[in-house]
Amino acid sequence: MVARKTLCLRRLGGDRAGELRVGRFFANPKVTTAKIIDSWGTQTGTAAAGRHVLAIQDTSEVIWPTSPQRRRGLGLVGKGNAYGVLVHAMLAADAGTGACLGLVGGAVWNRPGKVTTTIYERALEDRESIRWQRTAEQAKHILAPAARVTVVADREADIYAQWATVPDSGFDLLSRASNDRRLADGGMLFAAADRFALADTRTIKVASHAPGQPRRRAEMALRFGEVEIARPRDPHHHPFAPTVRLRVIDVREIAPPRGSEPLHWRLLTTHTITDAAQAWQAVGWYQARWIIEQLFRVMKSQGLDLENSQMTSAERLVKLAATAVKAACIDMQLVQERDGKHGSDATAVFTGSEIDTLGALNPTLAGSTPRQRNPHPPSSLAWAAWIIARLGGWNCYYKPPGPITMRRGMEQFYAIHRGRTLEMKPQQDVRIP
Ligand SMILES: [Mn+2]
Repeated sequence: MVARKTLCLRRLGGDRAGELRVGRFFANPKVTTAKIIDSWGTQTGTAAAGRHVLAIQDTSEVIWPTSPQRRRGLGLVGKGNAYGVLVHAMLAADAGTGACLGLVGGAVWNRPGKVTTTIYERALEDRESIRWQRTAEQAKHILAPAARVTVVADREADIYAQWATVPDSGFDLLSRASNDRRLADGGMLFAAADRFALADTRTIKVASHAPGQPRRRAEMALRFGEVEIARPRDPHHHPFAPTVRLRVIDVREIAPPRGSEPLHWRLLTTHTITDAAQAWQAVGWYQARWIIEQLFRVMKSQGLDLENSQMTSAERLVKLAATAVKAACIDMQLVQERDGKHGSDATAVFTGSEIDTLGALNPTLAGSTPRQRNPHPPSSLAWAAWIIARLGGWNCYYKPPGPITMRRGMEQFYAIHRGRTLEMKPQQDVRIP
């Protein structure tokens, strides 16, 4: 599935027989969403070894067209006016360079039927918000080889149970604050942050107010300090520590463009913040969240065509979406490393036998000019990305290859690799008695 990089069933299968095979693959009860998600992170631990890793998590929706006669078993998403599934994913990125190291874990699910209880009637582990904690716990296993891990998420992940139970030595959290909270000293979080002394001002690049517009520069005022947040009063929270100590980093725009609200982020973290430099560093880690937004964009539109799948059962669409996350992550890793700026290894994406096939293909893709030769060290991810881009039709001139070229290249590559392994199989299987 990941190999063919296209989610239209007919193209995935290649021909009618193949199409039926692919349909059977997703219909097979042994192919579970849990198994697909387990396979997301198989190469990520190795790539993360010895690094400070940002484990960035977020949720996105995949919407499919339905009609009242044909809902495909899909539940409501969005503002309750569309049908689809929810994709929650965590990826690993190097904290220093922003290089994407691969997927860590997550969940993909459908919401069939109507929820008849309110959120406060449900135990914490029965709420959808439990995904943030469960995925962070997955990261402890998958990213065990990392030197240090910081879990980064938006305001949806500001959950008391998570602050109280997930942080560990070398395992920190960084999220935007959601609602104002009671503090142990009787005050309120937002008021406390307002009283912190101005520590620094700096101009940073931020996403534009209008979606789709280029990033703009914003002058931001920085404040930081420590707080002790108090446990929410409702009885579900009784098992947790009565208070948790956190650092708050408050950044707000000094002079917003005319007619727009000033940007204002209140970040909460378990990291120690003792000076402005450390606070700005944490702001940078939070901004690295754009990498997961990019992952979801690639998954939905740029080439994978997930939302055009004709599959008719929700259960299969969930499996298809789980597969698409991995494919999108590979495309993104190849694009990110096309210039070799991070010095990543090809093993971050490819297996040993796939790297062998890449090596065999490499000389056949060189052109007659120096510019048309692979300039990257053999077995680096940049070297592999050059080969995949050439297979995807990139001519080594003009625009550097993007995710769509990489997708085409991956389709080509896996067709070739499959043919090559078929050819080699009989020889490998020969046993001399
Ligand atoms: Mn989000």
